[in-house]
Amino acid sequence: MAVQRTFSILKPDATRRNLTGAVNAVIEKAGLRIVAQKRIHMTKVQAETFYAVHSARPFFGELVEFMTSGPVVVQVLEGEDAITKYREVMGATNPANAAEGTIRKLFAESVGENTVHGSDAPETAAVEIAQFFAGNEIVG
Ligand code: RTP
Ligand code: MG
Repeated sequence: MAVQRTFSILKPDATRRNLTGAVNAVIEKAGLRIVAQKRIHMTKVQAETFYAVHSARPFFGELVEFMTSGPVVVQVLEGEDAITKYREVMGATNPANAAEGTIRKLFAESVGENTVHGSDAPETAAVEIAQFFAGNEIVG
C-alpha cells in the first residue's frame, strides 16, 4: 500500500476542551505523521463549502453552526494507507458505536460533536487539502 495523504479536522469540541494534544498523540501513535497543521476559525461559507455534500441533510444547519462555533485545527496526515487508517483510528461517526481505543470512543460526546473529521476517499482528500492548504504549507 502506497504512502497517502488525508485531510483531518480537530473539531470545535476538541479545541473547547483543550484536547488537541491528546488527539494528536493518538494520531501519531497510530503511525500517521502530521505534515501540515494550523488553527483557524472557519467562516460560515468555508463550513458550508466543506460539507456541501450534506447540504440537503436535516442536520446541515446544525453541522455548519457547530463547525463555526469555535476554533478548529486543520491538518494533513501522511502515512501508509493514510485515508483508511485514519478512518479506523477515528472510529464510527456516532461515538456510541465507536470501537475501543478510537478517537471518537475516547473523546467524542455525541454524533454531532464527534471531535474529528477525516477524508473518506483519495478524491475527497485532494479537494479538502486544497481548500485549506497551499502546497508549500505541507512539509512531508
Ligand atoms: P466527517 O465527514 O466529519 O469525517 O464524519 P463522517 O464521515 O464519519 O460522517 P458523515 O456522514 O460524513 O457526517 C458528517 C458530520 O455530520 C455530523 N452529523 N450529524 N445529527 C446527526 O445525525 C449527524 N449525522 C452526522 C457529524 O459531525 C458528522 O461527523
Ligand atoms: Mg464524512
